[in-house]
Amino acid sequence: MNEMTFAVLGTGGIGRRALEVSQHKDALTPVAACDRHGVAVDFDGLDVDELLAATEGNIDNEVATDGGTGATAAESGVKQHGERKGVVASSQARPSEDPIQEIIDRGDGIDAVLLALPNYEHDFIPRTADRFAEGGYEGVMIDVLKRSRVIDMLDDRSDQFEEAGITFICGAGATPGLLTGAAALAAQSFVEVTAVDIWWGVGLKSGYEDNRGTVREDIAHLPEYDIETARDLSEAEIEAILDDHDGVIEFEDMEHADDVLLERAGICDAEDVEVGGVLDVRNDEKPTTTTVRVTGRTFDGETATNTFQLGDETSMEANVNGPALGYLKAGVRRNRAGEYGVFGPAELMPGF
Ligand code: IKT
Repeated sequence: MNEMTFAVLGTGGIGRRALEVSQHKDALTPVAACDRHGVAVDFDGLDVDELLAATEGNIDNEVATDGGTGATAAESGVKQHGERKGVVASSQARPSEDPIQEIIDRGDGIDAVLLALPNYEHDFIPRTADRFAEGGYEGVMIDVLKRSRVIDMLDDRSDQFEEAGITFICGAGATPGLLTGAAALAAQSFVEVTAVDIWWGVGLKSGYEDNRGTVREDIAHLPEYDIETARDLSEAEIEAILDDHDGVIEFEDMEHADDVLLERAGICDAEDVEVGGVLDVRNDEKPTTTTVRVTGRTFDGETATNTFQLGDETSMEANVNGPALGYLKAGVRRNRAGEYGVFGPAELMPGF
């Protein structure tokens, strides 16, 4: 009964690391993985080492131009140089015209689906969720999306998820995700929360090469860019932006779903939440300590700030994928208890 199975949609940076981290989680078995060209399914459990070796070996850092997704070849598993890339390189996988449909069709044996799909159009994840609901999937769906506006699109589908028996957990990576949950805990000392300040630091421990999709998404947060213009940047243009910043980019006042997720959990107003941080693409050390500050008023009239920090040695990969799988486990417990609809990371305590 405690055993849980999951599928991962996307075998780029997040998908691969999620598979890797899952090997360290109790009672959690990856049974399916897909990207845009293929699918691997094994209800006895995927051979993660083989799949990782095969997909890792397929990293090709050219940006996919098809579909305008802006995803890296590695993340999208796009076909290049006449060869199939991504998951299809694994001996467990086979090509598919519609890999997502294949996962939906086998949904009976899958407790949770992790959507590890980077950089697509804003409504890509909501539309993918629609397909699962319409296809009769009953289980958990979980994403690590970041943009505030996508949460509303998922909330609009709450009734549909409830009818279908889907427990959808949104924004369950690092920020939003772990840091949103930490803010919700830190808020408990207060009767009124006046400010939540999330300040992250990321050094690309696994290297820029492996994180091009993330870097592109981050560039979209700079004032001069948006999702569309960042998607259209060539690799050379991205390199030039990074050079202009000496590899260290600071972000302020980012559109991050921590704000709406804290508001929907009743913690504070969305406008009182600020998210920013520093990304160093050339150094594996964090340029600043990831910190959450929650300021509020206590019942007995004091004003104070509760602070939560991540260890500087923890990588972004650890801080995204550990929580994502922890929230996934929490979601499966909710789903098995008959709780359906949309949940954010401030409403759940992740499982270990
Ligand atoms: C973002 O996606 O907007 C920023 C991301 C920051 C992740 C925070 C991780 C915190 C930590 O590991 O200390 C990422 C840089 N894209």
